[in-house]
Amino acid sequence: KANAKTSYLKAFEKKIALLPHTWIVVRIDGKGFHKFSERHKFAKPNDDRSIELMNKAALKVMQHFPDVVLSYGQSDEYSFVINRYSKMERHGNKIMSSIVSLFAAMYVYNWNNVFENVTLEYSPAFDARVVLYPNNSCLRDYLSWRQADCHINNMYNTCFWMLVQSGNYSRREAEEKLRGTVSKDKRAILLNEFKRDYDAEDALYRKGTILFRHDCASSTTSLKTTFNLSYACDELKKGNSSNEAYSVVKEHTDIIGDQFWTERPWLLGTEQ
Ligand code: DGT
Ligand code: MG
Ligand code: MG
Ligand code: MG
Ligand code: MG
Repeated sequence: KANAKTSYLKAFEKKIALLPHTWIVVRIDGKGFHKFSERHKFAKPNDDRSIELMNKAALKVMQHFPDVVLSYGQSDEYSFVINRYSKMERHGNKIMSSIVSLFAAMYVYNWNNVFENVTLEYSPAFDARVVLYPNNSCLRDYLSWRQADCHINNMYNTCFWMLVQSGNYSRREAEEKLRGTVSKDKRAILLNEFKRDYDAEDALYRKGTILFRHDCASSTTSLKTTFNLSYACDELKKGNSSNEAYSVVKEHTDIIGDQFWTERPWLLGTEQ
């Protein structure tokens, strides 16, 4: 009920209105995961359980928010890309906080299923930010940047831990050996000292995880436009969550080059 004494307070709540027709990206990142990963004895350099848990939480976000067309995850971070023509209320704080809280909740909810007999010692937290990209080219540059980050870090970490775990280097010695090296040098160390071909390492680690919508346009005739995800949203409300329009595919592939995008034109759509 409206109360004259308190009704003015509503005016202090400012909605961060997100510009229409821009790509909305929400990136979440584990807070202090350096410590969190040590405390829970994550395998180095990559822990399959940690990746699986992140991916499970991200899938839940995509199931809950049908307007997320694609997500990209690596290390302790995930980026959620929302359809630029989404009819979702473009209220930045609300979108960002809903996504990050669901993600964190699912991370904890699924902990025991994935980490089995490892006790969750304390609650993890995730930060979040919302970023707008005005065109497809910027969005692709953003995703390329995150995947390049994954590549750089993974190559360094793979080398570092190989030197420490299999090469009898101390952490300090390994750090010194790798200081100033470029990609080519690290490949050479892996190949010459450990007979390991970097490109043969698991793509899950080298490329990160891409979750994206199935081609709903070609599989569901009632979907006339590739971007009619509000249809998927209606199906969701009806409880028909098994609808193909809404199914999510998981890949560990290159998203920097053109191929991924030209083979899946429904993801970016055509600029209007
Ligand atoms: P932040 O994000 O500023 O609160 O601080 P951190 O510590 O989360 O730093 P960030 O996000 O730059 O780096 C992620 C940390 O998480 C990094 O120390 C490595 C750790 N981490 C992520 N995935 C794995 C994994 O699979 N295995 C291990 N051992 N560590 C991981
Ligand atoms: Mg950080
Ligand atoms: Mg972090
Ligand atoms: Mg991080
Ligand atoms: Mg409420």
